[in-house]
Amino acid sequence: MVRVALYEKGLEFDHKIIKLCDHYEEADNLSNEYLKDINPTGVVPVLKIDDEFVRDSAYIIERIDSLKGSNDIKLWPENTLDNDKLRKWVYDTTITEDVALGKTLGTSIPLFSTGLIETLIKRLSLKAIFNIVMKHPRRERKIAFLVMYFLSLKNRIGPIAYNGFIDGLIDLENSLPNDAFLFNDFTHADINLMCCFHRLVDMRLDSILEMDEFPKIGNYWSKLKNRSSYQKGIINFSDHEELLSQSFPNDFNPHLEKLKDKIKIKLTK
Ligand SMILES: N[C@@H](CCC(=O)N[C@@H](CS)C(=O)NCC(=O)O)C(=O)O
Repeated sequence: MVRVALYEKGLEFDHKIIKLCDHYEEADNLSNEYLKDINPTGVVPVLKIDDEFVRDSAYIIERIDSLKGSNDIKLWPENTLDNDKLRKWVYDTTITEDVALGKTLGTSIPLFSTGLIETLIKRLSLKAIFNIVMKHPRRERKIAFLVMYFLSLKNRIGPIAYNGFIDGLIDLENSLPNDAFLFNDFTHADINLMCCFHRLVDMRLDSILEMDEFPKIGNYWSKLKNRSSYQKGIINFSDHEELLSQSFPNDFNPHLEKLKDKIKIKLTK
């Protein structure tokens, strides 16, 4: 999301990809230096603006929007009467700290990723899991990682998110204007939705966006994919296709058909 925002604004940046604890033995996000100086909550992204470490994607993007880049675009339009609505869409389309998992689009999509995260976690050594238990600042995450390591959450956790995900999509379909972005001009909310939808591609769930039940969403997704920031900020950084094919053999995600059935039932009621 942050990379897309930087490209949308036309701002130059350096980047450093760090090793996260769910993937690598040596977890950069749990190092003493990272937790002390960069982000005490142990998550990415973090953007350093001048000498300040700015944290949390929703806030980082607001800060980015206040900077002047080479493109004349406001991700938070100044003249909008819709700022409260825009803020709600932004918070509902990312992992927002005090929102329970599975309640919004932003918090439900990560739950469909359990197949991927579990594949990664199970490859770690016992020592790496011990390190997560000792050092991860987020209690709910370390419990989830521990359960995935010794047992399995893969097929159990997705259903928690079915209703939040489907209600979020229906709300979006009803809120989208014809052939335009969510608030007509491209805004912060469109960045978040672009990333949510790309995550569905990773999870082999993106055919939901092409369902007949969601004509506006299908058209909107095509428009998002046509932004150069989608290519530059997301596609050009994709480096995990092999891992995804291992996590979803034959491109099969067990939640796909269940979600499609539920959508059809809900919309014919
Ligand atoms: N609300 C935060 C959520 C950040 C977040 O959960 N990041 C994930 C990657 S998408 C992470 O750092 N995971 C590593 C971990 O939990 O150990 C934001 O939007 O910046």
